Amino acid sequence: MARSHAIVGGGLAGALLALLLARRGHAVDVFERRPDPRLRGYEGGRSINLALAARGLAVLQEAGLGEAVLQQAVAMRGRMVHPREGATSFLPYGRVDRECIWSVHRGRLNLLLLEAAERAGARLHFHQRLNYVDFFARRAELVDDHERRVRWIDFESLIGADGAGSALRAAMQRHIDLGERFEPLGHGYKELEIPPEADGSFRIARDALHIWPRGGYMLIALPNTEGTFTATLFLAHRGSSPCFDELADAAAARAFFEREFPDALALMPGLADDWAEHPTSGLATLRLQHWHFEGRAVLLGDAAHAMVPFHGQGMNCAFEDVAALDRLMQEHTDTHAAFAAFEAERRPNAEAIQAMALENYVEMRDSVDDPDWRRQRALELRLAERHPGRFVPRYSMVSFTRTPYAVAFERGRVQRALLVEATRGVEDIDTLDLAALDGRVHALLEPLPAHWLAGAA
Ligand code: FAD
Ligand code: 8RB
Repeated sequence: MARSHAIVGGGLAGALLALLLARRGHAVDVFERRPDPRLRGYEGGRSINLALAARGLAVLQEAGLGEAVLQQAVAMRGRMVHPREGATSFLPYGRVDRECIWSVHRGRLNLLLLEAAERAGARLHFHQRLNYVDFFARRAELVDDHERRVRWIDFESLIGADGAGSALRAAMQRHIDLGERFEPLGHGYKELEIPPEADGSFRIARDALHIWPRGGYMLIALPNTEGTFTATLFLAHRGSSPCFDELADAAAARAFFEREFPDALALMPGLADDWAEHPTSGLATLRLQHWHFEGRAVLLGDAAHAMVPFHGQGMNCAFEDVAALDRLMQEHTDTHAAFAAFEAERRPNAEAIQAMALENYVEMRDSVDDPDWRRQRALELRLAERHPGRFVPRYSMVSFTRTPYAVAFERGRVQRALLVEATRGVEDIDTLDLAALDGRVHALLEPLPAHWLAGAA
């Protein structure tokens, strides 16, 4: 059998990459540790959803799957902020209707990608856990934990889309120093469910990402097509109060929700069971100095750059990785050159979104309540209105355009400095000299190239 590109992991990135490479005529095999989702179905399990933004959607559209995905998605048009007391407030994400993010069901999206990959000619192998790699002989050992069987495969290159706990990364690390740094956030998360009303309708606004900001921590909720919401509590594991360690049982959790999230508690009849049954999981940023080992192996997605979730960009970034690797593997006949070009292009961008995701936790959990932040945001929207395509809020560049993350990060710095300086000591932004600020904007910021805005802002 001719050696093929062997993709380790049939998750979101692995399945999409298999589709694109197979379509180009490459021989592609996908080895996935889990069972075939077509046999048991994801439908029985919990609904876990993810936010899809413009850059992820653009890659799906190029793969011909945009429409199919959007059909099963719920549009989220802004943040619905739930303060501890008082009325909720809605803060739109964008200026126009299409500037929204989409809540999609992870299991269904993964299934759709796997089916499309197989139709394109990729061979899918389930119950296949990568266990050992002989990089020099280009052979890998896969273990079927179900049948307790082991098999060896020959590969042309190994592509690691096996997630944050990547087995391929561990195997590469035994040969070369990847310069791995693992930075735990110290905060974890727990998923909870908000079921629908008795008549099946949504209990809170369906077209928003809901946030209960509480300073050091927060609760969020994303809508599912079925009328439910998946809520996630983000909180320190320990060392400060409140923390997960203090909430060891469902009774303590309930008392905490009564105190901090009374309106959310009223929406969660199953809190006690969810609390006891769902694990508390950790969050971390993973940084590597090297993503590939010659032309033998390369990492992408969470395996290369796991990030904290607060910008909702892990999957979006992974899909951009897929598009870039697919393109570079066509541009370079030499696989080593393709992998090196991939790392050079994507690593600075991954580092930028990792940093922005960390920053967005602080913004989501407390600055929405801060008067300085609100004034800066008001001016930001005013300038965005006056300079479309030039002064684009950082959130919008990340979520509604394909501006490389590193460029969005840098322009965001410039814009933030301008906003801070212009609003310092200013009570009412209507008193500002906008014409003078227009001059600053033109001096500091070039227009974004049209192809980064295409289909977006
Ligand atoms: P994964 O999708 O994790 O896929 C890895 C695959 O590899 C899995 O199928 C796994 O079974 C398989 N695997 C692992 N080890 C082996 C092995 N040894 N051998 C064979 N196969 C193996 N991102 C967003 O953009 N927006 C969001 O709103 C968002 N929400 C999220 C919510 C949750 C609860 C979580 C956990 C993540 C969220 N993310 C979100 C992040 C997003 O899920 C990831 O960034 C994305 O899935 C990365 O894709 P991947 O293919 O690299 O990894
Ligand atoms: N991983 C998201 C945003 C930004 C929203 C905003 C934030 C849950 C794990 Cl925390 C979070 C965002 O700034 O107003 N867009 O999409 C998704 C988010 O969390 C997801 C659901 C999540 N990711 C481990 C849990």
